[in-house]
Amino acid sequence: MADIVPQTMQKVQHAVVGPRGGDKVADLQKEMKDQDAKGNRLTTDYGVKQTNPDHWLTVSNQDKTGPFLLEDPFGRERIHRFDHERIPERVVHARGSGAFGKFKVYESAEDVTFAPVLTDTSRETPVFVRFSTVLGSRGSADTVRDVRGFAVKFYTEEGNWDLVGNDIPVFFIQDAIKFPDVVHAAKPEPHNEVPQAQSAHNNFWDFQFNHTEATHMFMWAMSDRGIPRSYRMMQGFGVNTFTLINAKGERHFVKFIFTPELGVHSLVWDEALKLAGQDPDFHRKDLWEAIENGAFPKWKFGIQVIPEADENNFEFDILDATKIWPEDLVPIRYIGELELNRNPDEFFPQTEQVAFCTSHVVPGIGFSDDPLLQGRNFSYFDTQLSRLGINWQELPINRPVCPVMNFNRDGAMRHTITRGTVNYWPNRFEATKPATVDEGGYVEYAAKVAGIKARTKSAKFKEHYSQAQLFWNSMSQVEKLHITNALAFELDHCEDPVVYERMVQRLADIDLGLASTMAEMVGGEAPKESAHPNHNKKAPGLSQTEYPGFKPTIKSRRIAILVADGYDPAAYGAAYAAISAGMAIPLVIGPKRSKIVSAGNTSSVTPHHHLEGFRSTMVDALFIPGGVESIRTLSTNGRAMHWVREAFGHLKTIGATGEAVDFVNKAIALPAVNVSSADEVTDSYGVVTVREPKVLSDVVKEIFKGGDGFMEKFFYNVANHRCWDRELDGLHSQV
Ligand code: HDD
Repeated sequence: MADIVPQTMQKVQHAVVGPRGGDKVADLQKEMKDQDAKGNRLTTDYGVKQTNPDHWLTVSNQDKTGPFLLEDPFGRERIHRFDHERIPERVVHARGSGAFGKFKVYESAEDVTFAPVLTDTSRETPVFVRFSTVLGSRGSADTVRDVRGFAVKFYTEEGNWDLVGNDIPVFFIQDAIKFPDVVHAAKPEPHNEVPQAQSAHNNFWDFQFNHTEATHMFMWAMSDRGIPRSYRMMQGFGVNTFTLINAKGERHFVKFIFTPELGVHSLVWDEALKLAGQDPDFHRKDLWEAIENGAFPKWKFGIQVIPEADENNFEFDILDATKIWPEDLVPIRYIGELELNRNPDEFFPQTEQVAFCTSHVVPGIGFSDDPLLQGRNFSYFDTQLSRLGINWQELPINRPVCPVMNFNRDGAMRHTITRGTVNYWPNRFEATKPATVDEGGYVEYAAKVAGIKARTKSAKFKEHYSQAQLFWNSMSQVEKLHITNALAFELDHCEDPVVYERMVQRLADIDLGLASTMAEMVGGEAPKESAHPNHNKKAPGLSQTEYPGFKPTIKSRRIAILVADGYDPAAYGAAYAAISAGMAIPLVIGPKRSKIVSAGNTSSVTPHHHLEGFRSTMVDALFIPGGVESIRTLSTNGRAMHWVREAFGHLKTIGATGEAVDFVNKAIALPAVNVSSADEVTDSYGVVTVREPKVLSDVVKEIFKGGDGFMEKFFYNVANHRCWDRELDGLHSQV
């Protein structure tokens, strides 16, 4: 067997984004220069070729280094340019990464909208999507507990539509005027700028107590949704209530939802904590590698629609962003698909300079009076001014693919050169004139408005606990455990008793049991009764472990294969082939990253990483082939032992064959894992073992058929993400 090329390094051809709707990538190519092309010569920004970019001009000779000349335009240009490389980072969502892709509807939504992006099933709309964390600075870690941003720029033929959402369907506040407060309270504290990218501190939880409306959202943030396994495995929600207008002029309220093909999955907390140090770019790299490997992430795109006439038929106000529209009341209608298939060419001009505005919608889509959305519609354009300047929409990544023509002029860094003698409207030529409706002009929906001017909202906005209870009640047992642990971690980081004791009381508004557990864990008095007793109702679609509608898959999962010299080549080869055939990523890990030779010297492999450099936290599952020598080496290697124990503790699937079974048993030391008879495959708490490995030879063709073979059981567990029973039975913490 030949040496194996690390699969994660393999490049696939960039997929071309669909030709319709104007190809955004082709549009960007006009701006691209190829730094790697042979024959390039270094020049200054004003085009003069440079001969010696390593030395500033001085008055020096062989014996003496003399004065440094300010005269040197080359030297000055380098330093000037460098001094001004940074622009302000986003005030929230500073840390993020993005990718290009395409959006397609497969079922027309023409009954509710005339927007072609949602009705024309022959169209492929190019998109750029940026995922982010909210609280941390640009250089903070990816895996912290936080909400994730999910911002989509649709480059439609009718102009840009920006859907700026999150991976959580509700928000902390109801009114945009509170945004500076919630962000100030959540970001590092003002006196010492601590902590970075964390909600685990006094001010965050002080805010939560003082804003009862935040109760629903903080439960989501404390759930596993706050620590996604991958950007590719999160839902995306537009959160706010928008409107759709159809050709008959009827208006519907709408929420937008993206649901990932790979399922909604999270890290476990201990893993997230470790990854923040071991691989702070974990999510960024995961997205990048998946796209480079051709495992294009996909989401189903759905809408929840409420006819205008039904606006007041719900217990909650449908314009309140702290409320979901439960799926049993308003089902999601999946009508399209989003695919990401191309990585950016350069981070700064694309991912950093991309700028979204909730106020940017296209004909057929409108706003509602959601008071959070209305404030957002002001804020985003405004923030782009301080981040990028007034001509930010001319930047290649932000400019639409359809024609742009108007009388806006000048401003810093104006790029467009508009020819013509007039720059006002109306004018004597009328060459550039307003569009008619038939030509696709945007017309605001003629909504009837009546009321009194006051700083108030509808009465339903005042109810703050019902959906927090609904969310809690809908969690699986293991999810409830995770929320409890997350709250206990966060409140333990609050030193001020006023903060954690009051929060314990607040939790009684959700669930008395949760409040008493927290009182015990973090301090405070256990409430005896609740002013808002739990209504015990549940709703579908809230639990991610029970989220319906996707098939468990091993696709794009990272599976480590642990080997040392003397490994069993048959088991290794079959497992590697089966993992690749299942479109997962085999990562070979050895005690060293130089050649490792199989038993009998029949083949060899150069591992992708060694045990110290790479950690079990970075993979989804572990397979260890037998081989007397290999297992002898691994069982005496503390780091290898730690790999197995840590993977077990993080509820990951572990597969072992031949001599590796004893190694795994030694590492985990749980009787349930033992197997005795030769070719009996045992699956005990997601630890899949067989002593006689020859059954592996047939596995490749069996992968997708199910069955009782070793690989089927191993993949079944990997596809189910984690072995929750291990946690429920308390086994994971014993190793
Ligand atoms: Fe916001 C950025 C999502 C409420 C003001 N927000 C920003 C980004 C996302 C969201 C994903 C990053 C966009 C990117 O990648 O460039 N924000 C949300 C969601 C909200 C929300 C889902 C609730 C429904 N935001 C919200 C409010 C305000 C803002 C109420 C202000 C009144 N958000 C901003 C901002 C940011 C931003 C300050 C910072 C950078 C940017 O806009 O471009 O304007």
